[in-house]
Amino acid sequence: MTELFGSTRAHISSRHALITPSNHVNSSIPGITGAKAVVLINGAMGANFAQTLVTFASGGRAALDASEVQTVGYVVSGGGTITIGRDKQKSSAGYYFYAPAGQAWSFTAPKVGTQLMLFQKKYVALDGVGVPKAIIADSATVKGVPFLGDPAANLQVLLPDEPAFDLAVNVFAYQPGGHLPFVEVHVMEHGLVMLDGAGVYRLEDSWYPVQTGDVIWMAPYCAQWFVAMGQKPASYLYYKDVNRAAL
Ligand code: UGY
Ligand code: MN
Repeated sequence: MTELFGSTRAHISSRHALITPSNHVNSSIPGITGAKAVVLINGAMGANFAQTLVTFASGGRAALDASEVQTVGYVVSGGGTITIGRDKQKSSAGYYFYAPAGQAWSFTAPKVGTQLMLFQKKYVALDGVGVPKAIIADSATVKGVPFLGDPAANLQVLLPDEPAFDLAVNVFAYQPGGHLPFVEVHVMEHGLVMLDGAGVYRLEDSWYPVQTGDVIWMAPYCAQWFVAMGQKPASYLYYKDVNRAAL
């Protein structure tokens, strides 16, 4: 609409960013073929992880084998075959996987138009703690809990809450009017995609209208708050770094 005249809801600053689907520009990435890949967040932005959206055409595939990098993939829409080592699973929207650092994974035989969101981070090992194992699962089977007791804000934690993991990926679902109970300020960094619905995100001292498909980066200590708006629930998938020493 107003983009015809060169305006956009996108906003990039040194401490937070909002990118909407109409801002996307593809990159070619080794290991990804027959697909459009958009690097939404990475070190060039100031982040300590990467968030990439892959949209598959017929016959497309993604296959990565990065020695230090762990990957979480979440099927936003469509489906395909997830393979990690000897584990193989047909997936549909809501499936996700965790591939530990050094373990090859692939996403093949996608339905045309399948969207796969990737979160990637260099793994930070913990002395005396073994590395996490691969996971392929359906988020529909993950029980949600009311966030800090609020039934209007439901949190699903997709990965085990164990010290071996140095990242977390969660789904947060809000009833219309549901909101974060307070303005969070924390050391953990976030990458986020709106899976459904709409609302307003406060990032530092700015308030942004957001809707399905929008992506947000929050640097460590970025003040943050969200309220869901509209007639239907809003939900987002988000990344954070966890479980490592402060110094
Ligand atoms: O896990 C979190 O820090 C979460 N409550 N943050 C957020 O939703 N912006
Ligand atoms: Mn937070």
